[in-house]
Amino acid sequence: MIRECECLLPLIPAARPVGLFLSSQRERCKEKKYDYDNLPRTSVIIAFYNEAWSTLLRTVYSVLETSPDILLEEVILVDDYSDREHLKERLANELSGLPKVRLIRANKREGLVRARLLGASAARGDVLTFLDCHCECHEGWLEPLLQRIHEEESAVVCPVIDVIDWNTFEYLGNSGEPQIGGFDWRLVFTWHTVPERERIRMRSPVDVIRSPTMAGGLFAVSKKYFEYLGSYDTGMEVWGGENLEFSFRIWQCGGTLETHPCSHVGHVFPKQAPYSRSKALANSVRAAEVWMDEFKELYYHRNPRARLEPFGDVTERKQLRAKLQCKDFKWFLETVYPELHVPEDRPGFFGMLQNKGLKDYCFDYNPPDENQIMGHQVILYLCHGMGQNQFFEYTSQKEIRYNTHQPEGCIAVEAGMDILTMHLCKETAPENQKFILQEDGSLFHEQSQKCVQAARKESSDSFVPLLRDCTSSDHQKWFFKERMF
Ligand SMILES: [Mn+2]
Repeated sequence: MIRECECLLPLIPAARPVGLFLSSQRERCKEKKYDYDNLPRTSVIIAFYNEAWSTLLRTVYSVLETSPDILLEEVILVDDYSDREHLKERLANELSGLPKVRLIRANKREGLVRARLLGASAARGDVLTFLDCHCECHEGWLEPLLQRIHEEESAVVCPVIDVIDWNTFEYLGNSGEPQIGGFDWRLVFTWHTVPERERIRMRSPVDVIRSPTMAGGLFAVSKKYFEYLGSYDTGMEVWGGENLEFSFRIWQCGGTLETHPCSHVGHVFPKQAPYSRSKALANSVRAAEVWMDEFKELYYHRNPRARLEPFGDVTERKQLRAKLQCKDFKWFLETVYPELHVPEDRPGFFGMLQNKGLKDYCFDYNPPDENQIMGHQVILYLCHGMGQNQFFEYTSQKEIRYNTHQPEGCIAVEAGMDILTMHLCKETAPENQKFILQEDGSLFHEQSQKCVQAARKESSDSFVPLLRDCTSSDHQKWFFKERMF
């Protein structure tokens, strides 16, 4: 069971309570003064494909209404070969009456990455500001981004992304404090609270927040620096994965990726993405192949399909990495994203955890909600060899980790229970999370002194792992297998 996100930007998890940090932040943002005469001017680039009329126009009007005239060079709309009628003459007519707005049309479907580059190549501003085509810029959104790039040319700066309700289009804002971006070892983008080390580094609540990765389409970058960094990887098709590739590249090649807490842009999280995700896998593989060094194996272990995916030629991107003398991925993990746990993946101790007696059945964990991963029961299901929700790692701390997701889960047994449930992993493994995988394949839970057995779930046709008194039965024997064949 593999679930795919349907949004261009991953959904922001439920807002956290407003703290002191935040209320003082809001006031301080209002007090901020800007040296308008000396700030760089920006081209705002909005690529779209078959976008609805109202959301597209709302984006354009909100940019025009909230951007100070002196800072806005132009708004460039890039039509990625849409075929919907309202985006043809009607759109051209509507825009022709607007100041500073230019419409560029692709002659064939290019995909998000190349459509954006088309806009960038036509841009006349010093700074490129990329937006999605269903956004609403908030008063004061632009100044902090340009101010920061004015101070530091190698900073790539994202606004805080506020939520616009899909059904009512009501601006819900973002009542929690800004979140930063990360990823898990499937190379799926994740949201995180600001870590303590970063709070300490920030000189004030209105200082930029460093973020290991960006969510997607909303950021500002110096045009010169964007070109220096190698703009986008034009070998990337359609969309998906390009945000992580660009994030790795920014950090590893000497830039910084930041969120400015004073810049707010609303984003409609669509129910259905207009772009197909079919190319996203190849894009992620390109990111892994160029930037992740030996750590790409951790990704491939969790997503074996990726190994088979044709990803095109990355020679030029590797040359770019060498030319810019970019740092390695180990540096990135240690310096930029130390919160991410790096799996051990010892040979023979990761992959599918398969039973010997109950043929073709594997440990399987399928939480109903990607944002609520913990607390559910581990089951057994026909082995599918696709990694993902059947991927587990047995660690030297004797944990059975479910570490395709962030934060990582560890299999635990609650007191007095015989079922296996998922808990958060801890720095040091708690006793109820310790299992001994013995040479004969038995999986011994130390605390309860019992063995894990493949068993039929009561009054059903499904199977689950349960704790039972240890026997020599093959139903108590387990082994790891990396791939199906
Ligand atoms: Mn979007």
